[in-house]
Amino acid sequence: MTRSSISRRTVLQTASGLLVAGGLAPALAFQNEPREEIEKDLIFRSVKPRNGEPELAKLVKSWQTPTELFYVRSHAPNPVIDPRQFKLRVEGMVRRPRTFSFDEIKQMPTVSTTATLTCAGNRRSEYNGPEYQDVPSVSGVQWEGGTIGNATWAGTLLASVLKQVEVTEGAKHIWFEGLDQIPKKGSVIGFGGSIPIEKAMVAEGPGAPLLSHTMNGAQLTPDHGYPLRMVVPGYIGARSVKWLGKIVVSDRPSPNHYVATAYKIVKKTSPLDWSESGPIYRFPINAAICTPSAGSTLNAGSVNLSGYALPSGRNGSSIKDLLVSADDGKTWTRGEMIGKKQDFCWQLWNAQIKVNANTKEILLRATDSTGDFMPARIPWNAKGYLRNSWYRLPVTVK
Ligand SMILES: Nc1nc2c(c(=O)[nH]1)N[C@H]1C(S)=C(S)[C@@H](COP(=O)(O)O)O[C@H]1N2
Ligand SMILES: [Mo]
Repeated sequence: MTRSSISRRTVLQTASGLLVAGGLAPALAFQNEPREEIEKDLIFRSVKPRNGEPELAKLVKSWQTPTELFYVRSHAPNPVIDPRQFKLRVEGMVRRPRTFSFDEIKQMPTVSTTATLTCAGNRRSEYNGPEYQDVPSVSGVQWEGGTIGNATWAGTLLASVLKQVEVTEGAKHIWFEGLDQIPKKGSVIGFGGSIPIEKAMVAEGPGAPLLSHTMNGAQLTPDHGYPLRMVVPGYIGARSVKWLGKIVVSDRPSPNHYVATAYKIVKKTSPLDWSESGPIYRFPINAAICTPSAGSTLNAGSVNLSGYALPSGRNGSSIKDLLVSADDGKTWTRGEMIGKKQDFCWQLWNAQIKVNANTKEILLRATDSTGDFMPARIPWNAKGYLRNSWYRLPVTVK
């Protein structure tokens, strides 16, 4: 058994062991959230703040992810926001800075889109696997492949809000700020995001960023940003700022920690130099095997596999080829895309493969229509982002 498969299972057991020990849960749960959600649907890597991902076998059951199975990634406890008091401030390089009430936002025309969100830290735990013995271990939430979900969002176009405030010439970036309170280096900050103005101004089609108040047909839950969050299709989840409280129009990317420092690919560590690269915006291609589960014992012969594949977040990108191997990459079998295919959304797939007693791992790789591909190996980076090398599922075959 590989080191990564052991550590993966240990993490999972710790998380579920903690949650099953019922006595602990009430003290750790936050006021405005139902306990059932913690126990039934997500594996919580931490509950304060709330960071949970679904079991992959549950996640792959539907193209549209039910809200209970949608991963939660938060840097601080959910802020409690009264929608009647809620104010969204829009300022910066605009002719008419303005404060919107929640009702004013809701009264603007509502647009609906289905889009996949994925955390830049999806599959991070694999960076601490056996390939990376000679580099520092990667800290941060030890996610497996479940920090991804595909939901239908409804709300107001960011482009409409920007039109109302009249953006001035020279504006290049739009900053978002959350109303959460995150302790950072002796002060308290809101989670910040930032996107280039070209993306912010997209006003048509599935790639248009939304100020979303509705998820899968219901009001946003506290975990997912109630009452209002950004949804930026095609971009890493971190740009979809939850509990949105402020939008700033600027000529540069946001100086907020989560744009200027975190969510960057940084490879040098001594000293760590955050200016080595720019903020991550679009997500790259990624895919995972969701069934059978990691560590399963299989009978020799034919096995059915299922999973998700996310094409890169470019316009019109879709999965071109998806291949699986049970002999360490000597031979590959093509998987079949099933169900819906929509821009900025994942695709689900099935494959059948023959395994025998020599099979220790099942490998998965994919390419998309824009030329993006999953590499065999991926270099280590300090924060463990964008893990999208071939997915390796450890199995035992009888
Ligand atoms: N205000 C705020 N927005 C946030 C975050 C946060 O901690 N605070 N986390 C970000 C990250 S890293 C991700 S991946 C997505 C997760 O969205 P979800 O919890 O609805 O799945 O929200 C983003 N928006
Ligand atoms: Mo994230």
